[in-house]
This record gives sequence, structure tokens and C-alpha cells, in this order.
Amino acid sequence: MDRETFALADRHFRGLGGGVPGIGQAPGRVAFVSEPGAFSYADFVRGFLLPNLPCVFSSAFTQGWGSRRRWVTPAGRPDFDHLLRTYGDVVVPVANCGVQEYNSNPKEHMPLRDYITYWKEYIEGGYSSPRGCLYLKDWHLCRDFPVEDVFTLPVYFSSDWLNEFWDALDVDDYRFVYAGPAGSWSPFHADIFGSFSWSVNVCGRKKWLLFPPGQEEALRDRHGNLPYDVTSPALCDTHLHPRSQLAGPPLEITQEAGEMVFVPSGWHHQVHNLDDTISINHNWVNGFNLANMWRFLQQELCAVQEEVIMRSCSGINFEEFYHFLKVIAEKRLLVLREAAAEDSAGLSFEQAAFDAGRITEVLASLVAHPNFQRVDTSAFSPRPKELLQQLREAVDAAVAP
Ligand SMILES: O=C(O)CCC(=O)C(=O)O
Ligand SMILES: [Fe+2]
Repeated sequence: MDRETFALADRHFRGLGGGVPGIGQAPGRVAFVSEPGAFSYADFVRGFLLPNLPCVFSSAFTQGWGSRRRWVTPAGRPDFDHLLRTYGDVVVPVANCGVQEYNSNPKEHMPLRDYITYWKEYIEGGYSSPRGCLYLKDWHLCRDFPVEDVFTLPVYFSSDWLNEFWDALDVDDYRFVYAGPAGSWSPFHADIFGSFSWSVNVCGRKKWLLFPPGQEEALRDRHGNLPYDVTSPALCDTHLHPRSQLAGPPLEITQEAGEMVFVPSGWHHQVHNLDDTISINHNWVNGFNLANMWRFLQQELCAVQEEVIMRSCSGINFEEFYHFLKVIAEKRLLVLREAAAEDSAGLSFEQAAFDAGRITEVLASLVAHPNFQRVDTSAFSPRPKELLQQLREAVDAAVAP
């Protein structure tokens, strides 16, 4: 992050006073970024991260990726033999697209070998099977094969606190592979924690239907539930979905092989594989959507207290959220205090100052939250208020002329 971008982004968030950016008018179509050489991180911040708008990057951005070379046949189809040889024994999660369980699909686990056997049979059966349409989803390939040369993280997505946090703990990650036949799909949803996501088609094409934050309210049925499938004719039934006429049409994207989609925070979406498709998808949080994550956790707490949607619980409480902020904050404090030009993780002074500013705003709100005040923090090191004080001092020093 350069100084100018830092100044712009920091001003933007200070102006919001810890709030969440408003939803401007959604554009009629999604922007397409074609030239890697002519599009900087600063361009991405200005054009997409700050206004929280989606975009598509051309396949030139993923040209050299190992997965694009090795997982795909010369005809552009999934290279089943290569995948079998390399990953056949790995156990992967598989969803059944034909069975609705709440607003999602039930999952089972099976060796990749068995899933590929199924997939080939599905194709031979004219894209049909008595087993239904199965979709390999949320496979943590990087966790299973940490040193594999599968992708190169684009600079635009490099500030990624969720994965930085989980990598530091060496437990989990939010990096996934999806693979499924033409016709497999992901039901209507917004991503966990109000995270951003990026998604690259290693091969095949996807159709995305995207709704800006807030639009989903008009799509709820008369009981207040969000739809499972926004393409269902039931949405036109005004008795079932009384306000669906008020919802604008979704932004539609056809994502070609090699192209990369940026999904902003809080945008609901539904995704259909138009071909036999393999994709790499990451969820990520950073200073640009941290306030959304905090809002998400508070809303979830309310929902759990009302005992309405217990099952959608994300499984992270305020105490764990503090731990997440602490791990990220301490690394930024190190960079700011030493005023090092760059730390080993490539964190620039400006990036650290921006991150620390956003953590300060959210931590101040967390510390003031009645539920957090009930948590016994006496054994925390540092204590939340101390960390907040340290952050405030470091941020003031960083922005001082
Ligand atoms: O590709 C899919 O099926 C779903 C992807 C998705 O929802 C995401 O990347 O956020
Ligand atoms: Fe998603």
C-alpha cells in the first residue's frame, strides 16, 4: 500500500467513525479488468475495495498458475487422470445439489478417487445419475498439500487476515477447491463473517448472480426466510414472496476459464457451473471489511439469543474474535514500532498503519460491548484495554506529520 492509497483509505474509514460503508447505487454491469500490467493494488483499493463493488479479472492474471497447467487437458477439460494420480486418496467433502437442507445441501465425505469415478459416470450418463448431482465443495487443498504449486496469490488479495490468523495457529484455513459437473450449483448465500471472496476457474465456466447488500431483504418469503434458489418461479408468487417485485435484477457474470471474480463483502450470490468446472476460492477479511465481520458476529449473537437461527452459528465467539484481532494487531505493532520499511511477511509501514487503524475502531467497539464486558479477561495477554491503548498510540504516531 503506497502513502497516497493509505491516506485515501484511512480518511474513508475515519469518516465512517467505525461504521460500515453505505451501499451506493449498484452498477448495471460488472467491471472487467483486462491488463495485469496496467492495474495496481491502489487501483483495486479505489475501484473495488473501498466502494465494495465486484469485478472480474481476465485470464491473463492467472496465466502462469500450476493448476491451470497441470489440472486441465489440452482441450480445456478437467484432467481426471492427473487429479487421480496426484490426489486420488484424499478424502473430500461432497454436497448433493438435488437435496435441500435448510438453505444449503447435505454433505458427505469420500476419497477424491470415488468422486471422480462418479463424475465420469455422470458425464457418460448424459449428465444424470441415480445418485443425483454431486458437487465437491470446500476442499482444503492447501491444508492437505501445503507445498503444492497450485496458484500464485494475486497482490490484490494479499492482505488476508483470516488465513494469516489460521496459518499462525496452524489449524485451519479458508482456501478451497470446488469441482463439479455442468449443472452443479451453490445455493443463494452471503459468505461467512461478511468476508470477501475471490474465485478463479481453473477450467470451465460459472454463472454468478450477485445482489448488493440489502437487496436480499426484498427476496425474503413471508416468513422472513431467504430464498434457497433465486431462479425459482416461487419468487414471482407475491403471496409467498410479497416484496420480491421490489428487488432489482441481480448482476450477472459469466466467468470464463482462467478468469477471477472478486465478490465484495455482504453481497448475496448464487453460482451455477455451466461446464465441468474446477475452481479455487478463498474467503478473506482485512481492514476493508473488518467492521462487517464485527457486525456479522454481533448479528449472529442476537440471532442465537433469539434462538431463531442457531444452526447458522459461525462457531466463533467474542473471546475468539479478540484473539483474532490480537494476533493480527501484534504483528502490525511490531512493524509500526520498529518503523521497519517492510517486515518478513512483506507488510509495509502504510499497510500496518491502515490495518492498525481499522483494528482500533473495531476493538474499541468490542471492548464496549456488554457481552464482552462479561468475559473474564484477567488472564489475557495483553488485556484488551491495554492492546487498545497500544494501538491508539501507534496509530497516532504513524499518522503524525
Ligand atoms: O463456485 C461456487 O459454487 C460457489 C463459490 C462461492 O460462493 C464463493 O466463492 O463465494
Ligand atoms: Fe460464496
